[in-house]
Amino acid sequence: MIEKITSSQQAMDLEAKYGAHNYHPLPVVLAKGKGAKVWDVEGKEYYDFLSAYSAVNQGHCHPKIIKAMTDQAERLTLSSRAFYNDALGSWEKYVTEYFGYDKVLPMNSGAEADETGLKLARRWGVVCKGIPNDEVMIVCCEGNFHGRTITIITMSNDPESYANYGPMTPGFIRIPYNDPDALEKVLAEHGKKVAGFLLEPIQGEAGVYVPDEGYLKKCYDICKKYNVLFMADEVQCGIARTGKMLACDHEGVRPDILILGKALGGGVVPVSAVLADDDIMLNIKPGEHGSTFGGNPVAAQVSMAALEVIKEENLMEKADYLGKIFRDEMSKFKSPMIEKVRGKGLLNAIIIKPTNGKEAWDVCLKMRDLGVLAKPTHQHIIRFAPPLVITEEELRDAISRIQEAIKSFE
Ligand code: IF1
Repeated sequence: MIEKITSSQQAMDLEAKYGAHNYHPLPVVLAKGKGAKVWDVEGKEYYDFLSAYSAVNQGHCHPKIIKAMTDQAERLTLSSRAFYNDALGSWEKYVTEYFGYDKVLPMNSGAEADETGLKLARRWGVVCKGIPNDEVMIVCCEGNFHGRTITIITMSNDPESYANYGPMTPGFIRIPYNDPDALEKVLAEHGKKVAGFLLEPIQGEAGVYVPDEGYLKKCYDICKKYNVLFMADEVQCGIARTGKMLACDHEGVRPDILILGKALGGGVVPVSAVLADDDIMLNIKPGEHGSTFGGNPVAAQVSMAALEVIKEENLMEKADYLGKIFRDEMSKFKSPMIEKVRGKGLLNAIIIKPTNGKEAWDVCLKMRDLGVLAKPTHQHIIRFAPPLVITEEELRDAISRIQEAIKSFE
């Protein structure tokens, strides 16, 4: 029997009883969303300051994106890649022109796109760089988060992600983040066997960790010196979130392999992609990689609309402008509970100093009561990342609620 939900408690009880316990959500049950706002089952209104981890940069249920989805869904939803469909080619042209690459490979989740990037780099390493197949290595960073597959958790140094999942995938070297000398050192030693260097231009899960200015450019130059591919996971920080189209754009760096997800599907359907030029992308031949749903016509139409909205509504400029307001206002607001405010554009974090036995989780619960939704990452960091369509007035209203929540614990 399909049970009809009439209260938040009922929905949470069902999840606890029938769902796997692989999450610990903030106790709030969402039933509706519009722009920067969401509503729970009882009709209480909130500002969404998580944006589904930056997947809804364009705002909830954006009319243009929803229309693209429903128009296509009424015609054809899935062809598989065994046949062509009349949407994928348009998307491929649009996306490659949009980001400036020869080719794009569509997948669904961010993890799949990262896996695809790793396969592309390994393949390029073997075929083009001449590394023996069993000896190809990829360099990654401490504190990384690239998803949940076995290979990806191999790269993680967070036991919560990797522990007790059995044998890991060989071929990775992990170095400290925000440390170009560490990259130089590892490539000086192993460069001949390294195909690629994978990093998040801003580390999200690590707590919105923004590297020093110049780090990306230095790493890019070191990669070039050792003929190693520079691979950027922009799944979370890309697509206007940090005030530029890509976080790498802040330093004028063009990744050899660009990995996108989340907001590429406008928070409507899962769409991820890897972009690269022909010398890299064409090393994968027919039958050697793919996905049933990757490049489906609904995803293609939704994704084009989602990317158009970014430009039409000047969301890069908005993220930059509003992000400065957020950091200014939160930095001006002196509270013993706020240790640090950091971020770029509308990807920000506040480091909470536990006070009177209250920590980040308690602050998030209080904010929820006051109508702002955000979630701690690690014990003491709260991420603040509203949809980029939020207005200045809404942002300022939300900021005063956030401050009220923090004040209530002093
Ligand atoms: C969850 C965090 C965010 C990502 C980067 C790839 C992926 C992600 C840079 C994989 C995914 C997620 C997944 C989400 C929580 C979340 C997250 F808290 F873990 F750190 F966003 F900040 N690269 N990030 O951030 O993409 O396969 O999920 O589509 O619940 O695990 P995916």
